[in-house]
Amino acid sequence: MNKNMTRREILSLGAAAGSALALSSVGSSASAQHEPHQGHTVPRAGASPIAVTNAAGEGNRETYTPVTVPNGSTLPGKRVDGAKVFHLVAEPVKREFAPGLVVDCWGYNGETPGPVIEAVEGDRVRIYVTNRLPEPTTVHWHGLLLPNGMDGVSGLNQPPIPPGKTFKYEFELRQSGTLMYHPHFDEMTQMGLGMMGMFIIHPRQVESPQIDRDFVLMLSEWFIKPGTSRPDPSVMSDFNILTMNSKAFPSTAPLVVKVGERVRIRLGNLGAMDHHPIHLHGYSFTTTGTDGGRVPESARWPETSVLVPVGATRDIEFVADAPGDWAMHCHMTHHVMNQMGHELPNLIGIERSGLDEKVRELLPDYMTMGDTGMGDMGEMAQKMGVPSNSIPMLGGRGGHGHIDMGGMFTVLKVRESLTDYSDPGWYENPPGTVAGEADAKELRRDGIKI
Ligand SMILES: [Cu+2]
Repeated sequence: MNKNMTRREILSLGAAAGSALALSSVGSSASAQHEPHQGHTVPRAGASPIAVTNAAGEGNRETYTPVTVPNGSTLPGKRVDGAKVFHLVAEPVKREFAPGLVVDCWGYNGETPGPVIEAVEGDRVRIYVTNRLPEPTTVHWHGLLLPNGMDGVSGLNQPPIPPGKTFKYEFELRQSGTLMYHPHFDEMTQMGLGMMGMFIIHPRQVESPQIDRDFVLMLSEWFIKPGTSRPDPSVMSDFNILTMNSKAFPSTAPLVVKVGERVRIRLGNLGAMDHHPIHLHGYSFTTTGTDGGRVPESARWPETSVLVPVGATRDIEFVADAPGDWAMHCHMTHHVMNQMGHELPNLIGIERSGLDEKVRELLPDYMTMGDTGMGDMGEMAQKMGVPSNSIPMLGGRGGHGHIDMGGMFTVLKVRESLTDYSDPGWYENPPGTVAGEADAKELRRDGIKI
């Protein structure tokens, strides 16, 4: 037996016959359109019977698992004369980052980040790019190994694409992995307004161990002055909106996974300035790939946070063996909040008696906030009202009350049983397994004096 098999793969061997039967029914429509990869259409033992296909109806669990894009999509493609043809349209895009904040961005095909381009190693791709922006643009294929004239740097590799024109890029995919695309013309403005996307190339050989859930998340940072809707691309350090696939929590869609599934999360960072240490609760994972390729097994080590530098991707993998609602977020504390001002007076610990009354003589609605910390401000801000089109301190509701984080925060939802991958709601913790107030008897028993 292969010593690299995971515990769950060994367990699932017994169920292989049943799974293969389920696969042949859910996978049939997808495999009809899928160009077979010679010699690699063996049924997958243990694959989940829940169907996942991409926008082109391609991919099936016999060759690869199509990616899942929370709050996003994959770009539909079609086969013409042996090439896979895609059409990207660079254009202005309106995006609701979270309830209360609609942003005037630039992106592709009505989205920011642009739709994920998904293909297979060995594919020849022909990608048309139409420019509907008010200024020229190009597309650079970040990390792809391609002919020099296809690399997309304006002036160096090609002339820029003028507004209204359509350019053609064509090359063969010589590698697999998690790659990206973005403009290389007026980079600060175009990327600062949201022009970026992921480019996923599945390996031609069936992966071992195989992946059951394959998520794609683009990390971005923005400066959007409260009350405005246009990100300011000239800001260099005080970013106030941090997003995953251009959504801030609580609008980030959860990553839904069944117990026992092997999960990959592909993280990309095309923000302007900040690296993001993405931390996953409840699990230990390994980084298995970068935009440079697959990390050899001998070079991997276990981690709970992975730093995703600007201009790079990281793939992390783990087997989802612990059910529950697990936080996954950037560990920089300023990156899990929304547009709260960063130039506030520090009021923590001040003596406020009599202060409110005095100030109210001048400002009748005045109330001191922040003297005991800022954890309650999210709930309070919702009641008190905030500037229009802004989300200062917006948090979300969880299974146990208010979650005071926002920004680059999402939830991995792992469940024992699922019939599909829609949001299963909040986890019902087994009785007696949730932290709560200690009772007097317990305190006495353990000699804790309070
Ligand atoms: Cu961060």
